[in-house]
Amino acid sequence: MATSVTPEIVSRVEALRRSLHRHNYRYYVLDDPEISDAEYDQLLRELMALEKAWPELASPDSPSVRVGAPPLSKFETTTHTIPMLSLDNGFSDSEIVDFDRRIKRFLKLEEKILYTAEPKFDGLAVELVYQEGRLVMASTRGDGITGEVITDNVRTIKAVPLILQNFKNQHIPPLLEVRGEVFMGHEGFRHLNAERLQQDLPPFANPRNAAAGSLRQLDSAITAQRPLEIFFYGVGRAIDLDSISHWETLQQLKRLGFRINPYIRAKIDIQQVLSYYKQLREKRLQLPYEIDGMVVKVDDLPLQNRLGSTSRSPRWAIAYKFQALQSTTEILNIEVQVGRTGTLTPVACLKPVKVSGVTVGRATLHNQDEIRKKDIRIGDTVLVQRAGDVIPEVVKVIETKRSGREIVFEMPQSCPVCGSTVVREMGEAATRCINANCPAQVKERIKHFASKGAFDIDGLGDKLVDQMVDKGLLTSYADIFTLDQKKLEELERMGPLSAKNLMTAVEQSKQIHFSRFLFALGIRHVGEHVAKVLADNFGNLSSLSRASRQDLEAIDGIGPAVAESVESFLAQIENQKTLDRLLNSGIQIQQATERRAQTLKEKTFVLSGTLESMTRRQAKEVIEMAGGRVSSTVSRNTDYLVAGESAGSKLQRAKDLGIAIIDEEAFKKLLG
Ligand code: 5U1
Repeated sequence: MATSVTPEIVSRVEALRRSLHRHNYRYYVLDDPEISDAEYDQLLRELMALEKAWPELASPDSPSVRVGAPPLSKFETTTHTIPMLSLDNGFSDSEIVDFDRRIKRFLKLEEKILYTAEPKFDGLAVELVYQEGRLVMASTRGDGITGEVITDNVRTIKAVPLILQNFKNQHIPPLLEVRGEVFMGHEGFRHLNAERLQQDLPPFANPRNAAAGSLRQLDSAITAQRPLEIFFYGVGRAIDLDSISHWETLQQLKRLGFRINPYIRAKIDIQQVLSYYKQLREKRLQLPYEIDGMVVKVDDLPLQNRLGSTSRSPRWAIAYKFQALQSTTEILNIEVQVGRTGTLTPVACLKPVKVSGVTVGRATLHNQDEIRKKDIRIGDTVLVQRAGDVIPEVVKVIETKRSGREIVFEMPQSCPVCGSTVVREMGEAATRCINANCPAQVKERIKHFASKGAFDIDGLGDKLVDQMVDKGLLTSYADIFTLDQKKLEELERMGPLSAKNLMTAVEQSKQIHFSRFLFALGIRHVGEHVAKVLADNFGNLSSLSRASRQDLEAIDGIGPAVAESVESFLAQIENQKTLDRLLNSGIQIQQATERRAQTLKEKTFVLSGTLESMTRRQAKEVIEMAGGRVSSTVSRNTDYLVAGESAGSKLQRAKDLGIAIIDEEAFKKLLG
């Protein structure tokens, strides 16, 4: 049993919380972290251990609540003190010019009105209430008058401040209702759907649905696992937040710890609004999250007050929407792709169509249930959409265009690649080819093994893997480490130089962290997150191999399906042989426990140029594992610039600032 709490423990807990809140603020709001992810994790772990040993120290403001609270049986509702109105929409320049004219007429003003123009995020509007600088309630917009209370869920979003900061002496208002949009970025969405597919759960149709589904979980521990993000853009009721313009309000929010979008333009006239719209429309496709338009707001708050609202929307704001990234086209055929774990995915072959400037020829149909639900048939005219760089999808069938000649699609009874039997297990959405040697599965397993989050083998791309499997050079990922350069040179589009480069990349990939190694193996249900949990808990392969299903299930975040899959993967003789071959080919697995030796604690590195013995990603990993951090820009806070081959302007800047410059040899020595 733990001893009673001492003043030292209380002050350590308080110091850890203060420090974690500050680091969160630097990371999410200022985009300027001072410590590495590994160091942050270590502080958080220390705090969680203390809170576990002394539960009486628990606090709803603790940074540890990001992992979730006990599940609810239903959501309570709340009435917004100031209604969360919706926005009027405009779809053309002339509608925006009309909006400006209306405002001038209403205000009886001749002179120019100044606006702010902000990205409009495609997520869910929320309101957060802070009392005396502490988050006390969060709710959904709901119907604008009444929303659902989702405080526990919102607390798990890392960019949400639980305690307000008084950066630059910003006064902390005793009451503040702040509004923003919760969303999921493209990267997080892709990851989540990949994990869901691995767990045989239906993928979310788009990032917005994924964000909505994640935010409306009764069990906030599930929300905590979802990569939700937030930007704040306005206030409801506030006491002592005294600004006279919307832009100044946003700056105040930023100083209090709220994440504000960097693409907001302030104090621009209506012509500048129109030209910024065009820039933002271009920018949209490169952003790591979905935006569906621009919100234009009168900047001056007294003018906003004079303008007031209609029952539906404020008169001082309008959403200038982007054209939907949707088009109609025809489904020429439905093909079936076989994935790494044997899952059969139906893919629509489309009559090529431009969707906002990009030609789309294929769209995923996910699975048989999805096809049935949307009643998609070969020959149908359909609405397709793409969102940023997410795989295009079929939104719906245009039923009025049906001729009656459309063909209903049925999943094949045998694998379209190897002809083996396919099965659909009870309660699963996916149909699966059960032949582990199916060439399609072999190819996908090797591609996964070589991919960025796994062995990250530069140059071993999809086309090359297909060719190498077809030519019999690769039958398993273990063959990658016994490749013959001469045989590689004979492949199509491969000369001596590319073959040599590939051999070097393979050699470089042999140093790998345990969690990436586990992820690379392609064990069913083991995505990047689960691999990290397993690596953190077992540290090395031999401990993991000795773990029983019960040992695995006892770990937080590991359910029965993962435990069963890991145990059966490691028990199969075929897999054990592959693992032996990998380990005998010189692969060095950095054990999870090695991560915690903090030899580079609080040291900031900048990498410049190419290193010979490791990729940039590997260099970053080893630095972070040793407690250091990597920054992309040289500043006075930089401790070392690592200068590789052809180091450029960063090297010059480091010289100008008198920063220590080390070459690759010295860097390796420093790493020990
Ligand atoms: N960026 C941004 N999105 N958005 C949505 N600002 C913003 N403002 C809104 C809404 C509904 O409403 C206020 C203008 C009331």
